[in-house]
Amino acid sequence: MKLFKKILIANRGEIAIRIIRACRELGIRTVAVYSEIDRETMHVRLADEAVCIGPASSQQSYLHTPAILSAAEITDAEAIHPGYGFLSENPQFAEACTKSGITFIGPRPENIRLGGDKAKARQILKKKGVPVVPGSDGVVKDVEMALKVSRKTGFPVMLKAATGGGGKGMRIVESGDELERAFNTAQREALTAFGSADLYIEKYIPEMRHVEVQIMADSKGNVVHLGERDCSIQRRHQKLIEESPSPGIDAKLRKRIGELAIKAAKALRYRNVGTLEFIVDLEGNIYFMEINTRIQVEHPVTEAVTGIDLIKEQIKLSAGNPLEYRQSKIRLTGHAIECRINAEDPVSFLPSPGTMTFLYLPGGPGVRVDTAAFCGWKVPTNYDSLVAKLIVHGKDRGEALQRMRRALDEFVIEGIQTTIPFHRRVLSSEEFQRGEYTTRFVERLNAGA
Ligand code: MV4
Repeated sequence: MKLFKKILIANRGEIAIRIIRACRELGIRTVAVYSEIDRETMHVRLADEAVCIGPASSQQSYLHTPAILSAAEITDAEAIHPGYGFLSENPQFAEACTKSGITFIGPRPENIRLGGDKAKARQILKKKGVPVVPGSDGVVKDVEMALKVSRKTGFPVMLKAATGGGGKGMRIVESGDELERAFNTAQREALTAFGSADLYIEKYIPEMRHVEVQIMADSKGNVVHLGERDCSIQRRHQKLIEESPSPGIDAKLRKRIGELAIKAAKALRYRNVGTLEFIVDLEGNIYFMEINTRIQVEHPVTEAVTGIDLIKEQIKLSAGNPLEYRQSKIRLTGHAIECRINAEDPVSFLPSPGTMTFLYLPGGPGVRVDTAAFCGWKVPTNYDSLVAKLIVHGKDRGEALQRMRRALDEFVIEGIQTTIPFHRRVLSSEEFQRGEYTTRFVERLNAGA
């Protein structure tokens, strides 16, 4: 098999370590990059080599393309794995790698660009026969057009930033009277956050499940899917818990959503590993929402139920190898759940920086912890607050739930506050145990607390 001799990892924390692990198993040497504040961290220690790329601020280190490309050049790395966040969805970065003769581990720059243009992705896939939420055909230019589209769609509608994410530039509009104000504020917010004021419109779906499908595609255009993940447990557009399979989907819907994901990936001539996000409403209608062109935080739940190492597959596909799997060879076994453990107050979700003075990780059958944490680590405030991912796998959802409760009870982190108590509350809730939750779950849980 064609493979790289050395890969540079343009990231930090647990995902950098996850990528180092995949490289080790493939016999590939690794280069870590780090900011000055990350000098004494585990991804630096676990890589074969490490290069300091700048000060603590992301802008001057993990987002600084020239520093990262220089680090790849001086260490003779043939490829760069961007992980998630940082430069992972920056098409210019992918192009800059290629120009420097370095393989970007991920999809084609055109795929990344379309992933960042949600209005266009929606428009293209609608034309190709993939169902999208009723709404505008691409960007709505002004308030008059927005009013026309909204009346046709029917209120309430949702204004969304075309190049956005994370809920910024998003507005629910209940009636025509509110539209002008909402349109203007959403435009301003989008411009400030993303540098583009472009908005598009979707019918607002008040109760739904966020279900996403993992896919893999090779350079010949073969595409397989690896089942779905339910990511409906979110707070302020941050995912907190993910599981696979989705408890809200039956065999028939599962088959349909998988086929739609493959149809979308083929229509976009997608390459490498990616995720198609869908809305599933209470009647079981499926609508395409977005495409994510990176490896995602929650990829381990898919790895657990498929037994496939997604990072290794990304690397092998980027080196030009064909898909090793046919759809009929992909079998989903048991049930997996992931809890994201953040350095945050478990009630207010405000950041809780500090030094980890004690750490005990859960283990035993069916338990996986992806983390870069260690006792004595000073959790920096410069980056996101994820400190560990706790993933459990069981023969069915019941066993996975018991295992997650058991593992959360074993987990000990001292010195900082974490979201472990929040996860305990979710796992003991009837609604979560029944698996009947929707995207409104967290607000209802917090209202009852
Ligand atoms: C929606 C929606 C209702 N209708 N789109 C999109 C980005 C994601 N972060 C939130 N998004 C939503 N898009 C339409 N047409 C409701 C949400 C939403 C949501 C989605 C998934 C999980 C939690 C959520 C919480 C609030 C709103």
